[in-house]
Amino acid sequence: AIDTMIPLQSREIWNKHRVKKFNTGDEFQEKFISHVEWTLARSLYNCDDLAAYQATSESVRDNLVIDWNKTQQRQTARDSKRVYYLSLEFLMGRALDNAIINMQTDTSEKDVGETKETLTSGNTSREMIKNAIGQLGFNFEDVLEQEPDAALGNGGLGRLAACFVDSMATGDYPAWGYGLRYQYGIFAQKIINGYQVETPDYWLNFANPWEVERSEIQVPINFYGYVDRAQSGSSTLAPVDWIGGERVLAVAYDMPIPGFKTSTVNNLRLWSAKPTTEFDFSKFNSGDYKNSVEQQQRAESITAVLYPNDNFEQGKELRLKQQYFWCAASLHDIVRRFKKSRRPWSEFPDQIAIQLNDTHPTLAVVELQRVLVDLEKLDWHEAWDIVTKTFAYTNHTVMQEALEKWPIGLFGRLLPRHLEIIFDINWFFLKAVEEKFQHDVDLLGRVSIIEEASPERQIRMAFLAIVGSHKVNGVAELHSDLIKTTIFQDFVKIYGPNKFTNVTNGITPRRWLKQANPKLAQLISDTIDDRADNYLLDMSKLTALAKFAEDETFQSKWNDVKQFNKLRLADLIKKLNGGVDIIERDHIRNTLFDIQVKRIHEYKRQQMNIFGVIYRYLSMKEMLSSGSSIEEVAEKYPRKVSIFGGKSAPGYYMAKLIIKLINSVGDVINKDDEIKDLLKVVFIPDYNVSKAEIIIPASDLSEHISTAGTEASGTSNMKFVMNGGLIIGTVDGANVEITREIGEDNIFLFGNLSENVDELRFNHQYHSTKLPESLNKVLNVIESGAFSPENPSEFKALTDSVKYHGDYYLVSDDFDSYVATQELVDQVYHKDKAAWLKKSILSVANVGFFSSDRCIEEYADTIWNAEPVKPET
Ligand code: T68
Repeated sequence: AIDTMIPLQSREIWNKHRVKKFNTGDEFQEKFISHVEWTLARSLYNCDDLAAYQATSESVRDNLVIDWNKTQQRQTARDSKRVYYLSLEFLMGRALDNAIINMQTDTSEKDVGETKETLTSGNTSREMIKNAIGQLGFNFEDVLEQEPDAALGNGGLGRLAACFVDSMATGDYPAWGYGLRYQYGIFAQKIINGYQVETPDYWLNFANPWEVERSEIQVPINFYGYVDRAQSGSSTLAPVDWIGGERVLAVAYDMPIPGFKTSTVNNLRLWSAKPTTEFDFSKFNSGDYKNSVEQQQRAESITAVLYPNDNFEQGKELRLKQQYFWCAASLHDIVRRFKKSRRPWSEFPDQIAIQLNDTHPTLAVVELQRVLVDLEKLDWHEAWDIVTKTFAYTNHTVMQEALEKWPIGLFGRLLPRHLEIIFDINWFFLKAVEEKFQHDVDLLGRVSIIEEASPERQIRMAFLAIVGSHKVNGVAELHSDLIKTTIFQDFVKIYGPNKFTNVTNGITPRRWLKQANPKLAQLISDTIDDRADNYLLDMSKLTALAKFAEDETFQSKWNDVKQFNKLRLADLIKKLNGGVDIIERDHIRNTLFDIQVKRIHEYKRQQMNIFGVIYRYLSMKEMLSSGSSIEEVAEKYPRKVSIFGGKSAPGYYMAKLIIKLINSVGDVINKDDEIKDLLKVVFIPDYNVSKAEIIIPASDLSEHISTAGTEASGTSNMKFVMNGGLIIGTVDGANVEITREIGEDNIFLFGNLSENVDELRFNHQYHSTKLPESLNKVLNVIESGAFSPENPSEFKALTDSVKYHGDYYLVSDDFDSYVATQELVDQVYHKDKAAWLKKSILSVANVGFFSSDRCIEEYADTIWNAEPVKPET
């Protein structure tokens, strides 16, 4: 039973006035109006789209809160093992439409088809609210558009965390996310004269209905200071006091995470920094009022802004401060909850699993050891046993520049006690290695958590995460194999292979199919006779689509959905282009939409894509100038739009140059009348989750063309396939398993394999790069200033990187097979549409494996040992 402060005799009154959910459109409207009047203090006379969005969100939130409270009570009462997902990024996007979709609670078939719309009458939650809003005088889509994205992440890693919390709630796992409530999420991208310009993301400008400030939950967090050994004497490993030098408060903000078709609503707790009320009176009394206030303002800077780097670690002190602030607050919270159960410490790992999303939360390992040894006075080894049984670590990259390392000087100043603990952890670890592999001094140096580097020693956070965890996983099969044979090779020798495992990434089909592509979702549920949308919980049901793959009427409906989504994207592009169309409307059905949207990075090779576009353009121009008719050109190079989107890290020169090249090439090609709209290039500014929901369903083809061995998994590849797009891709990341699942006939693979990358790179280093004729032509035209007449050397760094600087990303090695594969794509798309549609249908039929529900089940079974806590039915 759960403690309550309310006396028994008062319960009756509480029960009599129990809050109730809205269940019909009429009840929703009543709530909506009461929120317009009471919450917003507005009325029918000044309720605009923004107010309608806020009133809708408040109303939907009211329903969620009831289940949220019940879920938390239930999970406490059942006392089962809890999972905590620690991620510095949660790239949530918008919440309202997702909440409405997930409100659909019914799973019984008998209600399906009832005309009376209620939340429990089948597949109608979205329709019901859409109609109710319409009757109130608003357009549902316009209302949804008012919501700013919660963009608290960079790219794949942050979006993965968002898909995971959705699936954990849907699977009824007692699981919380812990992160930071940044005042500014990832910057908004503007394109000015073809260049990326960053502007702040003011996402909290209007009240955020999706968070609840828990002002009563404040955790004091210390930094700097010194270690006081008075209580331990000279004995090592004994508890010591850390006297902190700067103190800030972590305040909890909670976001409800509703599961789909379940009343489970989990919690995402984000911490915000605020000053303590302990004013520095010594400064104040000495007349230094201004400094004293400034000190307080420093506190807020900790959660002010998300670091905008994807797959790159900068090593800034404020970043380390963010990490400790978040880890310490979260662990304090977790330990406090555990202590309420009055269990012995030895049961901590039976009650709690903590997943580290990359190395960013590795300080949590050290902090738990500190809490157990220094504060709870456990023996070092007993504490360490608890720690390692509790944590597990997910790796997302093999690239050196993305592996976190901290200079011990900076680290020790900020966290003096934690540095000592890390040295002790390392000492015991190396001692054990030495016992097992005697006289292998090299090995000790290679695996030490402390790297002996000049000018300064560094802490290798990935090694610390491995040593502090019981499981380490990669995010796709190829990647999980690679980490075992490259960066973590020695650790496989030390711990054996079973500590290292794979959990292939997944995505939530609620957002990435039902929400992003309502038309396709409708066609699917009609076709497989699943009008209650149960396939969104069991994606293997999609295999029933396979038998329609060659059915002409079905293919034509399938094609109509794609056409609808392509028009929707064309509308967005027109709007972003100041109301001017770039894509020829009348020909959209015969125009291949070729899309590459993701963070801009040399390893993802957007440069190869745009080089390919240039090559196509040059070939078209050559045909024309050697006398071919435009019809002949169109025969060889049929209609195509190349669409790009993505942000560059603000300090990443080469990525920014790639953005500029794409825009400059677009400027030339898009206004070349000679090629008669056969080829267009579009760069969509400010790619984010809500734009992805429009862009992804519109693709015929999407590009996932990283240098083999560099993209750990990729997750947008899964999103495109789930929406009936085909893939052109390298044998990298999850492309490998996508091929296995959907069949190699249904994907366009090309390029060198990861096992050849080292040798190819070696060749570039020792012999100057030999360019294929095609690529040579492209680079020469770029260097001639064809796309930058006012500054012909503008793109020199890009062309030089391939020609003279070792072509690290192997563009020259893959270019010809890329171009040839693109021409094959054209032929299938334009010459055999039935074959194309068949591939598209079969892809969706077999995409089920990539649901994040499968992924969470694997984590729960093989890493967390956690069970669902089902609501009473
Ligand atoms: C991505 N990593 C992988 N990192 O690149 C991608 N890095 O292959 C994979 O599918 C995805 O993770 C999910 O597993 C990232 O997105 C970052 O964003 C990042 C952020 C900060 C520091 C380093």
